[in-house]
Amino acid sequence: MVHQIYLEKIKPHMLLILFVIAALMMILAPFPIAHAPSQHRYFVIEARQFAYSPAVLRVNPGDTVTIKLVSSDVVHGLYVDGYNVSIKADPGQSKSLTFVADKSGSFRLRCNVACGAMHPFMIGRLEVGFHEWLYRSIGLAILISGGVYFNARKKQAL
Ligand SMILES: [Cu+2]
Repeated sequence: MVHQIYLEKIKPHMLLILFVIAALMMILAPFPIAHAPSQHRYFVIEARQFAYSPAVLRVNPGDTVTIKLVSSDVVHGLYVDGYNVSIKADPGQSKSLTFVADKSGSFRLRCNVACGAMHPFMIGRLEVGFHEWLYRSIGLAILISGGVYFNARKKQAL
């Protein structure tokens, strides 16, 4: 076949160089989706023994995040790991907190008020940005399997 003849003409080290360039692009190229325009995001979290609802908040890097914590039974708190910000809401009351999500990653939300026996398990999550590295790893894996396949075809052609 035509492409097999073509493959024979490419020197092995050229293929390797092309592969390395493609791999570097996969790792280093800017990710356009991750840089969505920043917004002001509002969340109302209901806190009750021993859970937050919703428990997972997703925002984009650079978003201004306002969390209104509503406590429906006892005094509950909300502490955002990595951002070192917290609020405390009295029973039946609410408290708000605003911060700029300028750090990407997954951050734990914790209750910082001893609210009962299961208090240590009262946790939630703030996801800032999507899993950019996960997508890059998947892309790299596809590239590597493509390279392996390409190499196998090349050996077949010889
Ligand atoms: Cu608690």
